[in-house]
Amino acid sequence: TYGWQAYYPLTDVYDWLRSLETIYEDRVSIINIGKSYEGRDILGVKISSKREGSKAIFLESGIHAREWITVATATYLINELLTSDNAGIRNISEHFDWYIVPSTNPDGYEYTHSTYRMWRKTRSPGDRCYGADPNRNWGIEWDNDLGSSSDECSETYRGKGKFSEPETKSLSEYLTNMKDELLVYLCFHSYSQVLMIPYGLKGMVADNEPALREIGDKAIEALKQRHNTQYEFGPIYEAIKYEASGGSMDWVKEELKVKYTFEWELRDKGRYGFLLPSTQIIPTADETIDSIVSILQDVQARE
Ligand code: 0X9
Ligand code: ZN
Repeated sequence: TYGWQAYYPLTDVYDWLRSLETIYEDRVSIINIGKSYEGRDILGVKISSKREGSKAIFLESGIHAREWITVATATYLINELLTSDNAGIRNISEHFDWYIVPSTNPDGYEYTHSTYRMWRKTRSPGDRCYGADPNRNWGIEWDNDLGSSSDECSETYRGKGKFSEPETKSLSEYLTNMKDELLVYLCFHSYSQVLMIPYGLKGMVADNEPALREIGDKAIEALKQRHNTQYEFGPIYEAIKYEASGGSMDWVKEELKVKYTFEWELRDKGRYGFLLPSTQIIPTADETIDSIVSILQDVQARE
C-alpha cells in the first residue's frame, strides 16, 4: 500500500499510479513518456475533467534520483487533486489538464533504493563512470562550460550529446507533441527552499520575467503562511548562486515558449538535505501545494 508517512520505491509508486486509473476511471489515465536507459517505463498520470479547451500543466519531478521528497510531493499532489474538498485545490484540479510524472529518472530512483542512496544522475554507462546529469542534458546552452561539466565522472556531467539520455529525449519529445496546450511547466528538485524561474545562465532573461516575478513573490508568501517555511525567489542563477545550463525548465521556456515556468528546490536548507525525514513529507507537500494554488490562481487571472 502507498502513503505519505514513508518513502516508497519505484514499483510501489507505479502500482499506486495504476490503481488510480481503476478507481477514477473517468478522470485519470496513465501516461507513458518512454523508456529509461535500463528499460523501465517512465510513467505518469493525466488528470482531466474533460472540459473543452482546457490548458495543460506538466509537472516534472524526480529528475535527480536522490531527491526523494520530490517524488513523494508529486504523488501527494496527485492524491489531493483527486480527493481534496478544498476550494482552491478543486478549482485548479478541474480548470486544467494535469500531466504529472513523479519519477522522470526511474533508473536512478531505483538505484537510490537498492544500492546507493546519494545517486543523482541517470544510469547509462560511460568509459569510467555511470550516468549523465539529466538536468544538464537538454538542448539549451548544452555545452556551456559555465553551467555543466564535460567530465563523465562529474555530478553535473552534461552527457555525450544533447538529449543523449533516453529519459530526457523522450520527455522532450512528449512535451514537444503537447506544446500547443502547454501553459504551465513545473519542476520539483530538492533541497534549499527556493522557487526559481528561467534562466540558469547570467544575462539570459525570460521575456515575461516581470510577470513571473510578481507571481513567484506571491507564491512564496502563500507557502510561508502554513508552516512558516521561508523560501527565496528569483531567476535560477540568482536564486541558487551558481550557473546551470542544459536544464529542462530553460529548454521548455526557450524552445517550446511555455509562458509560465517554475522550479522548486523543496525542503530543507541542509540540516537533513536529501535525507529529509519522511515525517516531513506531508508538511512539505501541503505548503508546496499552497504555492501552486497561488501561482495557478494568478495564471487564471492573467489568461
Ligand atoms: O543544479 C541543479 O540541477 C538544480 N539544483 S539541485 O540541487 N536539485 O541539483 C538547480 C537547477 C536549476 N535549474 C535549471 N537550470 N533549469
Ligand atoms: Zn535536483
